[in-house]
Amino acid sequence: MVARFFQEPPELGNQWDDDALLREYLGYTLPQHVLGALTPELSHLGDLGGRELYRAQIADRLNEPKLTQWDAWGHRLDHIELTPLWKHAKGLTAEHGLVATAYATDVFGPLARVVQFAKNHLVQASLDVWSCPLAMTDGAARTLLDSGNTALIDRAVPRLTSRDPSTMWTSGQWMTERTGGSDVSRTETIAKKTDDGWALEGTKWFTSATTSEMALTLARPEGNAEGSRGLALFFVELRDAQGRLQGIEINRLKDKLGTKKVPTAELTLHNAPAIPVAGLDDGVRKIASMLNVTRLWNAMGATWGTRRAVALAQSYARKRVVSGALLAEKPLHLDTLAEMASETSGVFLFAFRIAELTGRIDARVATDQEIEAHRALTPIMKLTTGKQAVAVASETLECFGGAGYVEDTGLPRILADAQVLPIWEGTTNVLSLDTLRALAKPSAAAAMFEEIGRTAAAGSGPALQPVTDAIDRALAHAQAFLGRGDRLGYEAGARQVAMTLGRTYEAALLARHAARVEASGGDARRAIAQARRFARGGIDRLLDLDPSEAAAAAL
Ligand code: UCC
Repeated sequence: MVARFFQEPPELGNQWDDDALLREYLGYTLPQHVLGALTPELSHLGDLGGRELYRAQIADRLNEPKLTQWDAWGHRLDHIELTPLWKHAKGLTAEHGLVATAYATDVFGPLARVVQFAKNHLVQASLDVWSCPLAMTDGAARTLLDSGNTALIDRAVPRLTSRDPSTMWTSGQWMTERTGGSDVSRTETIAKKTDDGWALEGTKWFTSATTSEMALTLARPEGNAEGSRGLALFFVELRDAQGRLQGIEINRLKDKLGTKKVPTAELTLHNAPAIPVAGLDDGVRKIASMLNVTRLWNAMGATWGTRRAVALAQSYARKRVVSGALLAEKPLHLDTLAEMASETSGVFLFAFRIAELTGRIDARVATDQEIEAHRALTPIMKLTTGKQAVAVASETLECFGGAGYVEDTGLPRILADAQVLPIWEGTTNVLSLDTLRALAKPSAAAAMFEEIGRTAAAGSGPALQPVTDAIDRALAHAQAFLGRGDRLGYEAGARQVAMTLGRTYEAALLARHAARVEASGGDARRAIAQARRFARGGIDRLLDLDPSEAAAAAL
């Protein structure tokens, strides 16, 4: 008997037309004339993301960046050849202002970041984590602007935000050394005073996207104290006028689980010329603007990663027949998809709300309360959405059965790429501790609770009452936890309370979204169902265990 059956693969359509949540959200967030003027571009990007770029991504699957260290005659080259899609992405970035739009506050005011990320949302899932250099480029532009160093601002910011691919720069962010990625206080790189300025000596252990034109990095000026206060923030231009690396050697590219197209390298710095960005100490505090921008990009990576995963699973459910019916007609499969879609919507609304706050801070219209809420919610956003991205990606592979485990479907890459989101830019535990540090300031804690409470109040209504009740209970529980006095229990519960706050905020955002869709005369059934499901699924992650139980259970 000859086998005649071949399964139709999943398909993507125009990602603007297909993304009801994005259209609903922009519908009530942007003024109508702004959305009207942007729609042709968003539709064009949605078409690219779902068709041409997605096809190119699948076709380019096996390509990886290549490092050539030497030429035939023994000269050091250290040339990294990027993959074709990454080269193409640079032009697309400049043309559509994927970084630059954030700085177009003269056009979009405080909504510039919402517009920026709406554009990115439509294409980045098809661009092989090209978002990594863009995150750092955006973070570097923000950090330099915040530094007030006019010489460096004039030199770099117009290039970092250029809309011309021939002049556009990308930036690296070199923080991690062999001594630690989480604890950077033991950074070993030394900054030496030279006749012309400063030069760096050391090793950088993870440098993402090492083809950038510049980088921001940390080093200890000779004679400075140990610890993170003795570190300074430096600006490095990688190449001289002839295009040769200046005092930088690329030792090797990392062999990673995912983000295969990102050329992540180990570097040796030997007399690398560098310029202090803002004085000669307190480098960690001075690079914090960059961390907050890249953490927003990280959550956005979860946004477009989960959206892509669910879109593929939904398409497949409409094509795959199991036991006499389409998966899309099977109650249990629908239940699984509903879970994935609700998580995905929560991720989207969290990341875009932080983009709104970031835009208000950038445009200098944010209140003190908004600034404090943003500080506390940024690590919570990053850690919550990173974990959700992995869970949704993993479930997506399962929706495809064995095909989800086979590389040339392009599906395993989604999980491998999602797995970086809880790791880089601060692991879940590091960000949980950062959350506690931010909330230790009473006004920051008050601002955050007020932001969550106000959001929940805007999402009330009879159908949403169970959501409101779950939020009230979880907030009271989190508040009681934050008031506890024992240091060990406080630290052991850091992740549980951060995750509770993150999921509670997402429930509030989902409820408010449903109320806004309803108020604008739209069909709110999907939004209400997702909010109710999300709240039912458990937003309170606090276990109230004694820390000695963790110690007993752990090892
Ligand atoms: O992974 C990397 C590149 C990957 C590519 C990125 C692409 C992402 C987008 C993807 C799209 C799909 S680069 C490596 C990333 N590394 C990290 O994120 C480091 C993780 N570790 C931490 O975040 C730690 O919490 C540290 C390093 C910040 C802790 O260091 P210290 O030395 O203990 O620092 P302190 O004492 O906590 O903070 C020093 C100062 C304090 O201010 P002052 O001096 O005024 O008291 C803090 O309040 O810095 C301030 N500070 C902050 N301020 C610290 N963190 C922040 C913050 N997040 N916001 C504001």
